[in-house]
Amino acid sequence: LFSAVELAPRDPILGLNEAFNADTRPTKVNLGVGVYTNEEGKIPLLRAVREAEQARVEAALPRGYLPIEGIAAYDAAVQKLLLGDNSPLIAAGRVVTAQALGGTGALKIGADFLKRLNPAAKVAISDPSWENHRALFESAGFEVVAYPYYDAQSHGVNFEGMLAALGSYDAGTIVVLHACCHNPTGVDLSDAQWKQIVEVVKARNLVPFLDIAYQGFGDGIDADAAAVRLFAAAELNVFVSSSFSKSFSLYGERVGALSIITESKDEAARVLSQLKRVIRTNYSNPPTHGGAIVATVLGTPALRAMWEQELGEMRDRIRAMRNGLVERLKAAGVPRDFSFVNAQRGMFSYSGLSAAQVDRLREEFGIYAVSTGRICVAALNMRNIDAVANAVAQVLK
Ligand code: PLP
Ligand code: TYF
Repeated sequence: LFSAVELAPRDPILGLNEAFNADTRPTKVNLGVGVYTNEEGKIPLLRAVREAEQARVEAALPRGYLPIEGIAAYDAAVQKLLLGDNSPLIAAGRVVTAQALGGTGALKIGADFLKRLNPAAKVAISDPSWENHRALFESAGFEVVAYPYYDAQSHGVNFEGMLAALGSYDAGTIVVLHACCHNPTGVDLSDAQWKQIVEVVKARNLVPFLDIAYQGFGDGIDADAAAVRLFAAAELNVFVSSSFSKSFSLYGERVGALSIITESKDEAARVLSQLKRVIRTNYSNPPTHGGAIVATVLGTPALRAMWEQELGEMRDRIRAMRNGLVERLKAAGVPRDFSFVNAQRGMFSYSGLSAAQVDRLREEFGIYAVSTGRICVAALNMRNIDAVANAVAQVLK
């Protein structure tokens, strides 16, 4: 059975993690994987999460099955995070949400559901995009194409190219968009650009699938949901995959959600019934712990305020690290202007370093980055930032 099985390639990012873990140099720094670490270099356990968790342990609750679509209070809280507390769409019962196994799980059930609805559709992802986007939609059976996104020359968006590509797609094409904090580039669209994207998506009858894995890491919870809300206001059928891995620092608990905006309450009921079928035949129903913690935090005013403060601290620290890196590179006499790093949003920066420079960083300095030049600025801290800046200055000489 297995004699002809070939060795599959490693995930380029998670594979890097394995190499990092095997590195014995005490000064090693992992700027590869997209994980937020604090000033101590540790993945934080948020206070709001800990309090919700402690209360849950004390309540000693039984462990029954959850509904197929997950915890009702969780799903309702996700909708409000995405669309705002006073969304008329929520009030009208037009939004369907199902708890999912992280953002990845949300993308997967969305992809499987879309495949049933429109098997001939193509999927368009940004060039570049998160590695898993292509693999995930291909494994759901779709042909995946890429629309122009990043412009290396300007460290910005090739907006004309993006708009032209979207304008050339057939009706029904599924367009995957990073709602905020683009992974891997850190380069986002402006509000005015988003409005144009919404227009072309609507005019050509495309299906928008917004992936929001970093809500709160860019400019704030509401600001980062601006694109989702623009699509919602345009009366489109929108798919949204949410991930709370980063914003709640709950990576291993697999907390995410798929939300779908429909045209009516009746349509919502039918869509949910079909989505539940997809879930049932994948994993039956989601796990309890992470979803319950997030629901408790979002639904308890004191914990919610605590979480927003902690999220704000993570956001501010990332900004400070961006700024610190730019300043240190300048102070180290690097001629290249790195100020674009300050304009980028979220955990990542397309640093402009070449694959050869990334190799040198790893081999000579024990600093791990993705071969595309993507670095995770959320892994910088006051202990490692000088070493990183000096090493980057060295490899740029
Ligand atoms: N989408 C994007 C753009 C991401 O960067 C990530 C990162 O992990 C995910 C989805 C997946 O999120 P999760 O880890 O919750 O599955
Ligand atoms: O891009 C990242 O680093 C994160 C984590 O297959 C990640 O999104 C990376 C690769 C992967 C799953 C998660």
